[in-house]
Amino acid sequence: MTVRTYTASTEREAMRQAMEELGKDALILQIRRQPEAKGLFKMAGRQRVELEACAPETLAALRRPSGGQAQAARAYAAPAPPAPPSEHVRLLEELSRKVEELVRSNQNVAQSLRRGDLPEMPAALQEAYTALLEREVPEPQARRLAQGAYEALRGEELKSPVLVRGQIRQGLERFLKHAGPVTLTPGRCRVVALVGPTGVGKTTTIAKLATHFRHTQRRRVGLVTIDTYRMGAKEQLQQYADLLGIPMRVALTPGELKRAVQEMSDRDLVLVDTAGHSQKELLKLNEVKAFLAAAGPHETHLVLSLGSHPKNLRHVLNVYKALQVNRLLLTKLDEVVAFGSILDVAALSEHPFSYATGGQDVTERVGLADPARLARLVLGEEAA
Ligand SMILES: Nc1nc2c(ncn2[C@@H]2O[C@H](COP(=O)(O)OP(=O)(O)OP(=O)(O)O)[C@@H](O)[C@H]2O)c(=O)[nH]1
Ligand SMILES: [Mg+2]
Repeated sequence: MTVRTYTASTEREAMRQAMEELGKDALILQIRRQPEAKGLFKMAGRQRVELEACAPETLAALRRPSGGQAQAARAYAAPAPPAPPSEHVRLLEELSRKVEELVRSNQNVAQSLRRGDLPEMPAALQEAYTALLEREVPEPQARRLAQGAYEALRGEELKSPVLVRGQIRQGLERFLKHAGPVTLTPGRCRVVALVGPTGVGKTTTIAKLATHFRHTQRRRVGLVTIDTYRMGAKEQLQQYADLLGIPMRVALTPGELKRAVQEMSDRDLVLVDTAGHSQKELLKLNEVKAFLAAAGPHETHLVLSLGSHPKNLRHVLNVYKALQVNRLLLTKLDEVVAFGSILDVAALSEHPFSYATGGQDVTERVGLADPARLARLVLGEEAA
């Protein structure tokens, strides 16, 4: 470590000396003035300035972690206690800490600037953006939506909360993809499977869909379950089938599932219920995969409980990539107060949404997850 001391009668002169030797980026560590001279010296205006400085590389070397590790390794090889840090080292460490703090605070400022990177963000836009964040829309999405509105509107328009909201709604609707409802063609059997983690509401939603297609659309519906793990799983589905007066089959192997689906080919719709798995039983996903490969469903909906933490939703989306999912079905809307995580899901998956439902009552309607409805939910204009 090269810390140099320069002595001169003025600070300027001491600095000039330091810069001459260490370069113009020399780091000034300390400036000391000698106690005021008494008597003659004072009269003569003489003063001594001591300036301590080091080259900028010295600080960089101090901050390099490998240097620290190497020092630690040396300390281990030679167990003698290290000499107490000199005043210079202490100063350098303090300086280094300050630099870290400065970098951190600059990062924060940069982040805030990025958030507000709309030049002179008008109040209506600022309010809409803040409202999105409050509804748990992920920040990058909120920024993107606000930016979109800013670009679409001009001048006075940007002062209108109604116009700003309208643009944000349009941005949301463009971003959210919809698969449409399960569409049935007379004379053709449509096979639809629901997959997803345990307890998200697969069986409940199957019962809701079966009720809708049986009663509202007057279609011939059949149910098959491959859930033989959970106690009471097939009884739960059988109960719903009995209530609706429709057939229900249990398949223990992929071959059985294939046969069950074939035997129900006279139905307009066959709904396949699957076993959910906790995150610790992911291996069992391969079993579900084998079942689905044998049945060849036309649609496989990944059921996501919106009541889950966004982190869990992300994990589930990732894990279920292993299955041939092609739709996203949202449940437990009734447990949620802010629907921003819908955008998180939409950003992470290329699949369109199918239905969005909330409630334990199987006779209640399964709402379509069309972009207009999802946008209303995200904007807090529709209660689940
Ligand atoms: N609040 C609320 N509860 C729901 C909803 N859907 C299902 N449930 C409840 O969540 C629990 C689990 O529902 P199931 O339909 O059995 O879930 P599952 O995905 O089939 O679960 P596994 O078969 O164990 O994988 C039950 O108590 C349901 O009543 C919903 O939309 N809102
Ligand atoms: Mg179930």
